[in-house]
Amino acid sequence: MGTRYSDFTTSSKQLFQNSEVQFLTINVSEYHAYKLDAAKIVADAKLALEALESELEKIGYRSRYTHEIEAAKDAWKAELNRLKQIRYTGPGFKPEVAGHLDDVLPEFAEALQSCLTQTEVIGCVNQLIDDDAIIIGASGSLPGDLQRMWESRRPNTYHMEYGYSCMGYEISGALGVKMAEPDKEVYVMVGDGSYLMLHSELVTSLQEGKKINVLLFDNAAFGCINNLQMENGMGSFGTEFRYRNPDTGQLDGRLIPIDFAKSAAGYGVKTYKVKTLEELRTAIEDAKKQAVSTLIDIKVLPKTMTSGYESWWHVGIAGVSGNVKVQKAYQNKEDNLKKARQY
Ligand SMILES: Cc1ncc(C[n+]2csc(CCOP(=O)(O)OP(=O)(O)O)c2C)c(N)n1
Repeated sequence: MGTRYSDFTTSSKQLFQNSEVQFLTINVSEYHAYKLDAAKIVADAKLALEALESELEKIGYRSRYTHEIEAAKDAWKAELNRLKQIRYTGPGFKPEVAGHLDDVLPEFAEALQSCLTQTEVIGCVNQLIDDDAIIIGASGSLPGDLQRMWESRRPNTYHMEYGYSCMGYEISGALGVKMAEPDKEVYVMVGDGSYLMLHSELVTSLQEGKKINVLLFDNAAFGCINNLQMENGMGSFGTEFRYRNPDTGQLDGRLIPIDFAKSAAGYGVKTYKVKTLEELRTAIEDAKKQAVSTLIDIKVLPKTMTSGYESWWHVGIAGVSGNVKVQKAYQNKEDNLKKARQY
């Protein structure tokens, strides 16, 4: 219902392997309803369900599912609890996503002066903000993590830009949401890369007296792109926030620690710098009391976002390369593409 069968939902059309499976789609958009050769119902979801229900009742339909859905939900609940409790344990800690960054995590921990993991921070924020508060996200590793981990408690409290996952959408999007819902607290979750690309509407939020709360996840990296580089054989390139190294001529120098709280404070935003869960709790509670926009500069370790589970994503990989790892990644892509469902 309402799905666009996007690359996230279908693992680039490779997830649904059972050829016996057929799709029945309810969507207001004919274009999306037609995907995966679904039997399409172009309609409002609620009206379509009511109509289907009465037809099914007429023929005395009984689903053959008994406890499967409940069991799957329980298994995911257990996984969520695990994610919320992942703590960095120092050198030797093995992150679940691809990387060489696991070798250099102690260096990041030192530069960021923090050992927070992204999944424990998301769990904590989910618990602390008001039930009717609205969260906004768009790019980086956060939308994937939020799709998996975020538990909305009220309708219309989850605003993600999954269309193009456009970096820079977050802060301006949050201002728009605040204009539409002035009585609700609005929280934008954004990576340091996307924040650096575009955050100027933070100043507009002050100008217009529209309070937004920025939860800035600073992992000193274009984290999700680094994951893609590592998974696809090319190695880390320009995705760790490091100085150019005069010895190598490459961007492999020392990490660049940025005090985002200080920079936003210069605009007149109420800011907090957070390196522990305790500091995060205090900052969120205090931010609720503020009348002006706030920014919580949360230092999190790279590679501590959720991992890919069994999913696959179709990204372009060079078909000709002297690098054996890239050649392998290309072959893997070709193999996966063969499994993708044709329609
Ligand atoms: C305008 C735009 N340019 C480039 C991209 C490709 N892209 C997606 S995420 C990303 C890096 C995001 O880094 P950051 O905001 O720090 O988030 P993290 O992955 O570390 O969570 C890039 C370059 C994009 N989605 N939008």
